[in-house]
Amino acid sequence: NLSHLPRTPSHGDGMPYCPKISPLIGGPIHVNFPSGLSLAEVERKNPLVVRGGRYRPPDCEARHRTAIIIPHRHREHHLKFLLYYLHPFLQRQQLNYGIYIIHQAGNYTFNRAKLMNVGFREAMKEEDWDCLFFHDVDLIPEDDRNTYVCDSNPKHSAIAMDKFGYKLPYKMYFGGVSALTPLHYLKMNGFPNNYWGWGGEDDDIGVRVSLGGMYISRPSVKVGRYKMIKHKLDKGNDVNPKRFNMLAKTRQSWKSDGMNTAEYEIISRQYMPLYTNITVNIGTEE
Ligand code: UDH
Ligand code: NGS
Repeated sequence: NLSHLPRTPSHGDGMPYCPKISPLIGGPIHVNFPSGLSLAEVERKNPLVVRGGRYRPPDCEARHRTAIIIPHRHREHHLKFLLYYLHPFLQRQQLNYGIYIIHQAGNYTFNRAKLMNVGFREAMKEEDWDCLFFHDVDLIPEDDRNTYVCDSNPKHSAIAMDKFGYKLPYKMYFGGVSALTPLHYLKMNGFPNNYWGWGGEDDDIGVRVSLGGMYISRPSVKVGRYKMIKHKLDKGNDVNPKRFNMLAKTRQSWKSDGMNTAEYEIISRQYMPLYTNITVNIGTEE
């Protein structure tokens, strides 16, 4: 029984589908970081967003249902700016969307990929999302034409980040922001659970795409542009010295480590005004 879950108001029958290309899309976005911005102000600017960070276009039936999954710990100052830009961006794209923050409990080493497995499973329990965007908290999209909709293959959206001079750093790079359908996710057995600390997990996910018999699709460099909020490596997210050895074994490990083996314990699920906050205990390295 899912009746306790928040639902965006349903429009019933008879609403026309939204146009294939949203008339609200404006192209490049000027991104800056206003000092003194508060979450209350972001809420005020997004009156149609309902509890849990859900939205549907008010006067047409969305063609796409997109969940945004954000791995998180101690980055509230980045989250505020991301929400400030992301809510209006997704609304201009006329999507039916929801934003999920997957918050790692405790102080043990961070594990980005495992948090994304949690996000996938928990978001799919709530709604039949047709696309999931796995999104770092510190990346702000800089162009509306970078649509948050899935492709026929797993999509790497963050092709052009400011910190890499708006170019791909290397051909197989799959970090930052990527988008998968539930079927893509299933075919690659989700993400690895064993990358504790910084680095390599995104490369592993990229390899899984081809092991699952798929290709990496990307938007054009003109459109897939992101500004990264500058920061240093976090406490609790040291560079993982095992990452190269692990990457050398992805071909052997991907079927026995992934969505089918992700174990965790949900500590809380809070329906905040601008996002759903899922706090999870993902355990520690074996
Ligand atoms: N994240 C958190 N909290 C943490 C660590 C990571 O929320 O403590 C999340 C967050 O969504 C972040 C993502 O995981 O955007 C990726 O982590 P990151 O921003 O630390 O990684 P990135 O590669 O930056 O973007 C690292 C900066 C220094 C790297 C130097 C290593 N040679
Ligand atoms: C590669 C890392 C990736 C990382 C990318 C960009 O070397 O995880 O650099 O890093 N792979 C390995 O370490 C095996 S960045 O410039 O953002 O710090 O995402």
